[in-house]
This record gives sequence, structure tokens and C-alpha cells, in this order.
Amino acid sequence: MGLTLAQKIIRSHLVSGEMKVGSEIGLKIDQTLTQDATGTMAYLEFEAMGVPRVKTERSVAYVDHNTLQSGFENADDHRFIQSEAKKHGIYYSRPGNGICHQVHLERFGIPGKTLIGSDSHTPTGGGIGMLAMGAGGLDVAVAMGGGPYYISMPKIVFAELSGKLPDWVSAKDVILEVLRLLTVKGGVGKVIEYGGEGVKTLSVPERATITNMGAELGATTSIFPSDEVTKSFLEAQGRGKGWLELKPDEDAAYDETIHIDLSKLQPMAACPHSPDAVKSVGELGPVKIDQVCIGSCTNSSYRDMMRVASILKGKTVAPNVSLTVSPGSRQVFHMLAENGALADIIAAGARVLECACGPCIGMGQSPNSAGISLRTFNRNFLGRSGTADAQVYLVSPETAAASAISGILTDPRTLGREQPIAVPARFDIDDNMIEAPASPEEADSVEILRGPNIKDFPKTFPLPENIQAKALLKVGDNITTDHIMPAGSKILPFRSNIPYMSQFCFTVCDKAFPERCKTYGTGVIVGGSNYGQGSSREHAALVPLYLGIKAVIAKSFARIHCANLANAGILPLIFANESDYDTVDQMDDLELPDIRKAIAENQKIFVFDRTKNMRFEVTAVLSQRQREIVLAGGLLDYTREHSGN
Ligand code: MIC
Ligand code: SF4
Repeated sequence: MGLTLAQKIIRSHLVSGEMKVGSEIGLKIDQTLTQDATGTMAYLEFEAMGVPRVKTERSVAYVDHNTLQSGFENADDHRFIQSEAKKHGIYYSRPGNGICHQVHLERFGIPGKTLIGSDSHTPTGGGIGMLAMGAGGLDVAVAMGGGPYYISMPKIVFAELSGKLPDWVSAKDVILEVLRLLTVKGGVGKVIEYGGEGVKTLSVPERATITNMGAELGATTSIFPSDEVTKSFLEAQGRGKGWLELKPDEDAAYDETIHIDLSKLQPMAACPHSPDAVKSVGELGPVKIDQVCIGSCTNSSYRDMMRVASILKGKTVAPNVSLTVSPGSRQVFHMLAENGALADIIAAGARVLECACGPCIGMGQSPNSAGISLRTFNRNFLGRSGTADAQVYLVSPETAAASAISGILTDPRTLGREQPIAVPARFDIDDNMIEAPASPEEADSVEILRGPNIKDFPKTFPLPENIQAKALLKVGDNITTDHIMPAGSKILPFRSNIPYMSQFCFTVCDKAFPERCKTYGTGVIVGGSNYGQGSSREHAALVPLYLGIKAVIAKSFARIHCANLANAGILPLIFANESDYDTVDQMDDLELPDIRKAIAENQKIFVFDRTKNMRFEVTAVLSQRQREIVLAGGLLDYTREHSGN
């Protein structure tokens, strides 16, 4: 039996385990990336491991998230990351050079290689045929040190594309359709592998929009074949040498198949507050809007920006709308400036922002009270924009630009004939904002610049013999890491200061949660299905660790967060019978007797609810390796124990 494309890359990088769906496999990692909001912690962890120089083929540190410098913290962290990169053999993409995923695709990605990044949208690299996955900072630190990255062997879903997109319908509408079909948990444990005749009609940036937002499906990653289209993209980036053809075997067997006829798609929008609450723009009708934000790692390529510029040309943004535009990279930004498209964007009244994540992560541009914001981004979780009662819709650049002019949600197909936007034969190539690391000889003399904002890693504990704690919080389904550890301009600068961050933990759901944790000292969280979906931020595990959380009992977990919990030494447990979720209440007294023994010996685990006088069974979502990690008190302790440091 033949292999799918993802299976071929897995096989060529397999260092441990068996390629049997659901079993843990270890993969050799060729490239890593970090961004600044997760990077500070990842480099502290890398330092703690004591490896002097990265062992990957290429590691890159980007600064793109925390770019609003309203105090010393972010600037200090940038300098810290810059010095870490220089010392340890990592390329450093300076602030202003662009969003990690966009720049990595342009300048570093290579078909057939493995990439992990401390950001959940790392699968953007699947647009050029990489096996690219989001991971917690600690896992990225281990990979930088030459260690494998562990995942459960995924199922492979064949997403067969046929036809060609109609005018004004674009890649964003494709992935919104996939989200409508599969939902935010439909991709858990799966790789979405695109194929079929429709693939060749999509450019690399369009493919990257689709793989980027595969993160919202909860998928391990998404991947496109590497074909002639990939080759021309890499050649236009002056990197044609890295190209190789990659496709599945003729007789590859897939676990599931979905079909999408591109020619039948229409402009779509994900409604508040979930990326899978998808409706067609036509169905939603002329919703009056207050803000439009164009950019983010999903939709900020040269192609997208040129499309936006062509729609805005000669028009003015509606008086009721504030329009922001953030190009994805300095390469894109510079090309828009050179060819005059930027002038069209400025003349229309757009508020042009630097090439960074910006409003996508609540770094400024929060909408007005109860404001309706259309965004070309990938997440519209409650409160993420920085305005608690804002209503965020996720749309394509075409829909966003058309609506910015009309002031109401507008189907771009009303704009007349679409002019094609060609992928340039040559992009503007200039890596002057990417700093190379010091040579191994010079590395010793590089001083690490550490600001006062950097506080210690939270204290870890080996798994105790017994856990006795209250259920300090009970939450429902699809809890995101933005609920657990909110982001935004006020909190993000403190990513290396866990004690400070702890006062915001879960406050989106329950303002009193951090205080309650302090009062009781230890606790357990009870969650619904897909607990921890969304970002890769390990802070959503490290902060609960700091607050004394010993276990999370949920109906199911999102992949990256589940790994982050284990890495932090917190037990991820699932209800053996989901109906038991209904019987446990917040503040019930729970007991997990002999839990250390049960984890070590892989025995059945029972939780005693002393308040209800009942017991229920749970299962630990842990591989044998992760059991040892949790017993040791987390991945750092485990790594130290195993390396003898
Ligand atoms: C996000 O989009 O939520 C982020 C901010 O990029 C996160 C990483 C982080 O929290 O720093 C992600 O997607 O992993
Ligand atoms: Fe940045 Fe938004 Fe992309 Fe996250 S989703 S990497 S915040 S642009």
C-alpha cells in the first residue's frame, strides 16, 4: 500500500514509535521558529537545558507579536531574544521584518522538511509542502537542542479539491468552508492533506492561507503537494534550489476524504465567537460594521494586499468604518510601496500599521464598545480583540475591502469583474533585517541582555502520591487558551513574568478564579470537550501550574495544550464516561488517591467526589514517555534527570 505525502515525510523523519494511528511517534525536526510572545520563555527553557548551540538545520527567532512598546518590557524582551539568538546559533528576524509565518514561508521554508514553531499557526509552512506543526515553547526548546518532537501518529484526511475558484472568492473562503464542514474539533488527531485537480489553480500564498487556518480545525497540520506552482514561488524568492517535487503515492490510502468543488464556493464569514460559526456573506445580509482589519498570518501576502489595494483604489473608507491594513512582511510592504499600491491604500483612508500581528492579538486597535469588526484573521474568540463585547467576523480580504468602502458587510461579487493578481516573477529579496548568529568561536563572548521583567520559571513538583483538591473551576466545551490565559497589549508584555500573569488567568470566564486559587493553594479544573483549543501558548499551562492546579479533567483536549499540560507536570485526564461531567460541580471536594502509583503503573484511575459521595473513572491522556514526564514534575525536570544536568 502506498503512502500519503504526510506519511512520507513522517517516515523519513521517524526516530521512534510505529506509524500506527494514535500511537506516539518521535520525529526529527529540521527547522524551528519562535515568535517573541512565546519566545522569551522558550529561550529561558533552552538556557535551562544547557545546550550551547542549536542542533537543527535552521532555527529562526521572530519578533512580531509584542511590538507595541508602551513600557520597557517588550523592548527588553526583544533585546533578550536577539542576544539569545546570536549566542546560540539562531537567525533573528528583527521587529519590522514581518509576521513569523509569512516571513518563514518567503525566506526559509523548504518542501519535505519538518518544522515546529512556538506558535499554533506554524502549519502555514504546509503551503509549500513542509510538515509544519505548532508546539509549546518547551517542545521547541527540546527540538532546538536536537531532541525529537513527539505527536500521536495522525489520521490522514484527503481534502480533494476540484474546479477553480469563481471571481471574488478566495482561499479564505475555502478554509472557512472546511471549518463549516469539520468544526473546530474536526481536525484533532488528523493531518489534512490537500490534493486533486483544484490544487494547481491555487498559488502558494493561497495554499498557505488554507494550511494556516487548519490550526482552527485543531488539526496536527495541513499540507499541500510541492509542484510546479511551488517551484515558481521558490524561484521568485530566489530559492529555487530548495525545491523538490512531493506528492502522495498513486495508491495512497487515506483514513477519511472530503471533497470541495472550488467553483461552487461563495464568500463566507465566521460569526462571533468561533471560527467554525460559518455562514455565507449573502446569508448574513448587510450587517452594519464599525471596523475592518486586514492582515495577520492568514491573509497578508503580496497577493492579498494587491487585491485589497485594487478594491480601495480611488475610493474612500466609509465614515462609520475604521480600516487598518498590516502587510505580512517587509518584503510585501516594500513591494507595495515600490509599485504604488500602498499609495492607493493610504489615499483611501486606511490606517497603515507595521508588519506585525497587531490587532489580531489585541495589540492595539480594539474596536469600540459592542463594535462590529470584520477581520481577515483566523480567530474571533470572545474578548481577543481587547473589547469584551465586540463582535468579530472573520472574512476574506476581498469581503473586508469591499465592506470597508460600503460600511456594511458586502459580498465582493457585487464589485464587477475581477482582475487577476499574478504571483510576481521575482519578489523583492533583501534579508538585511535577518541577523545571522555569531560563529561558534565568537558565541562565548556574546552577552545575554536580560531585562528586569524576566522572572523565574514557576516552581515544579514531582507528581504527589495523592491529590486532594477542590474543583476550583468548571467550564464548558471548546475553552480556548485565550480564555485560560488572555493575551492583548496589557498582558502580553509579561509573558516572562508568570506571577504577574497569574492574576488574569481565566478571568474571561470567572473574575474570581485567580483569587480562589490563592485561597485554596491547590485545585483541579473540570472542562468540556476540546479543552485548550487555539494557541500554542504554554502560559496556559504554566500559569495554572503556578496557581496550584494539579489536574484538568475534561471530556477531551486540544493537541498542543494537552502536551503543554504534561510538559508543565499537570495531569490531563478525560472522563471515562462523559456523563460524569454533569455530576461534578465547581467547588466539589475531589480526591485522586494513589495517583502517583496509578500513573507509574498505568492502572485505572478513580476520582472520588467527596461532596457528592460518588466516584468516577478517568483516563490519563499520556504516552509512556509523558507519564514519566509528569511523574518527574514536567519536561524540564525530566530532561534534567535524563541528561544528568
Ligand atoms: C495566537 O494567535 O493566539 C498567538 C498569539 O499567535 C499564539 C501564540 C501566543 O499566544 O503567543 C498561537 O497561535 O500559538
Ligand atoms: Fe500573529 Fe495573529 Fe498569526 Fe497569531 S494568529 S501568529 S497573533 S497574526
